Amino acid sequence: MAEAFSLQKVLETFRSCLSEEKEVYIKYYLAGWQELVSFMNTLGNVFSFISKDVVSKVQILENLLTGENGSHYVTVQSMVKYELENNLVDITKRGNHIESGCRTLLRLHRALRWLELFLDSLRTSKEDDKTSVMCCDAYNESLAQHHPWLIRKAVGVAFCAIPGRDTFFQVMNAGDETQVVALLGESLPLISEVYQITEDLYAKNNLLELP
Ligand code: 1Q0
Repeated sequence: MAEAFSLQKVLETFRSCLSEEKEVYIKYYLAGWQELVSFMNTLGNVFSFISKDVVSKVQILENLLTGENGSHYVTVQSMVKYELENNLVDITKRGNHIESGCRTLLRLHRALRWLELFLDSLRTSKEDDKTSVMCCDAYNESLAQHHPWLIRKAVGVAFCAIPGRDTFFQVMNAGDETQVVALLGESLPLISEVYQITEDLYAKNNLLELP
């Protein structure tokens, strides 16, 4: 039987993400996303346009990591250095490098902010709180700012199909509500740290608006 999604596994991948020097390992970053995709796939077809996009971005980065220049793609830090030094990034408008590692990872990075906000509101939510509202608030505060109107509309439709709070707690597969809340409390600082390190690196190199 295929192993079920569990929040614990996501937590472990994000824990493995940081090296001692606080560099972000792309391999584990992608593994974290793969876990999240398998979670999304259990939610139904409405979400497939979202998970397809994540899968294709994970694939682009995986190809870079396993390709001939893979040694430069071990960490986000080494990727940024390598791609910038070798002019492999479209900085202001789309050109020859529409699938650079830097711009591809930036999309996942923005989505990680959504995840952080959403999981935090789930963690602090009360029984009657609506997951669709939490999802939407988190989206408006993060990803929505980077999405055109049409995508925002489609995402709005997907939010209507989001399962309720109880189901979320169940699929996380980490025990009863108290245990899930505790595990979320443990996971979130890890996710935030990975997010913040990437954010600072991108900001320092003026990469936050890559087309
Ligand atoms: C649980 C329900 C998921 C709700 C997802 C929220 C926001 C999703 C918005 C995604 C829109 C995707 C459509 C494609 C957009 C692309 O145009 C865009 C830009 O790429 P590009 O190449 O055109 O410049 N792509 C993105 O912005 C990337 C979007 C990634 C979305 C990632 C959604 C994160 C989902 C996480 C899994 C659910 C986790 C719930 C809790 C799990 C418990 C640990």
